[in-house]
Amino acid sequence: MTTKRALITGITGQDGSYLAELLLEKGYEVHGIKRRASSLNTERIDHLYQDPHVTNRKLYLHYGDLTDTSNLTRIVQQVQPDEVYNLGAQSHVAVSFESPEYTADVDAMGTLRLLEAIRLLGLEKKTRFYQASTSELYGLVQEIPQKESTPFYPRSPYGVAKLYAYWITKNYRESYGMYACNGVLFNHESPRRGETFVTRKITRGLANIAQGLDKCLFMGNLDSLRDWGHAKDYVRMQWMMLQQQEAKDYVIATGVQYSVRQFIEKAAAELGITLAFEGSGVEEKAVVTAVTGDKAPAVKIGDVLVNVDPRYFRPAEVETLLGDPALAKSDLGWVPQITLDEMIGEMVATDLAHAQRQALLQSHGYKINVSME
Ligand code: NDP
Ligand code: GDR
Repeated sequence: MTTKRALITGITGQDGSYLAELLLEKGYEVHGIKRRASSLNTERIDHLYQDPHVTNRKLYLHYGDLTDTSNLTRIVQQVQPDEVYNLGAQSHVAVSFESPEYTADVDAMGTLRLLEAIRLLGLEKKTRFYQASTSELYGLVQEIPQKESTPFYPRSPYGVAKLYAYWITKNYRESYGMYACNGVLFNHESPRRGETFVTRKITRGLANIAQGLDKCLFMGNLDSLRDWGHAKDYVRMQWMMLQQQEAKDYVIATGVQYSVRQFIEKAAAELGITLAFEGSGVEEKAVVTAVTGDKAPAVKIGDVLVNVDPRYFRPAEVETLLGDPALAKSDLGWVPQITLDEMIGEMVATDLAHAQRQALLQSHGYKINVSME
């Protein structure tokens, strides 16, 4: 059997790194697009790195950018991929309000550029295309829970850009008979989640506080409700979606939702800290009522670990998201395997181990920089 070749945009991101692992395990030759940056940005895939001088390599990285048509076309031509996973994006919702035009260029036009590259190179019957769609398309939700047929109402420049990408993917499927599909994925997290997304900000922030590296977490909307799954479960579904007879769009979610406040409580509990939330709105704060075990030696009863900072409020908020993954289950047999509590346990343990190393360095006189956003 010939080796399948996959091209992943966004391979240096959370999902890209897990997907690359999965495809390598399955025997694929994996090609990834990485952006040029002034410092190294391949931390999440460094463990997969293969020396370019060895023969029969399975992982190849190409410099590129979703804003650069000729670069994308050249890479697609060179790789001749069987499968393209378009995971690359300016993926931060809050940042999209600050850089709306760039977000549209990368997230919307970047998707078109890739689809056009496949089509113009005559690969539309060979190359299967996965588009990283998002529950942010539902925005101001029109139906609870959200499923494949729920109407869209995006609430951010990110959501609007991803709406274009959703429809252009569907349009290329219908117009040119391409195997192109959208995975409408709800929030998914892991120890590799970017540090400025809410879950990782919480697990990393609380671990730092537990070890005395920081004092307090400043958060935005604590009432937001999200349907959080584990990235490992979700990349498995991305691959499954490209292995079917027919291309189809699927909602990928757990079907359970929690608030940001509840996530904070669960993460704190992993560290042996019990919190009580007091006050409301911008006055709300979380106070320590008990500390058990030895994971949080720097925390005392009465400490305020969380304050609200309106700087993190968004111009328009997506208050509630809850997905219905029934179609993915019935068509493909996909069900998430990692629970929220297991995931939080894994994230806290990883961030705590890092904070403990940092605290050790600090105790030996090294200066530690704990940047938060
Ligand atoms: P990350 O933010 O972790 O990764 C984004 C990736 O895109 C990084 O590799 C980044 O490169 C790359 N990228 C950013 N800008 C460009 C550009 N101009 N050209 C090429 N590559 C670029 O996101 P996730 O892994 O969490 O998400 C993967 C995809 O799934 C994204 O499209 C996201 O919008 C979407 N999505 C994510 C969900 C989630 O909960 N995680 C849910 C639904 C959809 P660099 O490392 O250099 O920054
Ligand atoms: P989201 O994820 O916007 O859903 O997009 P994020 O983790 O950034 O926010 C989730 C919710 O938490 C609230 N929130 C905060 N968010 C951040 N980042 N920082 C805070 O301090 C904070 N306080 C409260 C937010 O307002 C929001 O309601 C993610 C991204 O991965 C997208 O790319 C993806 O498409 C969607 O998930 C599904």
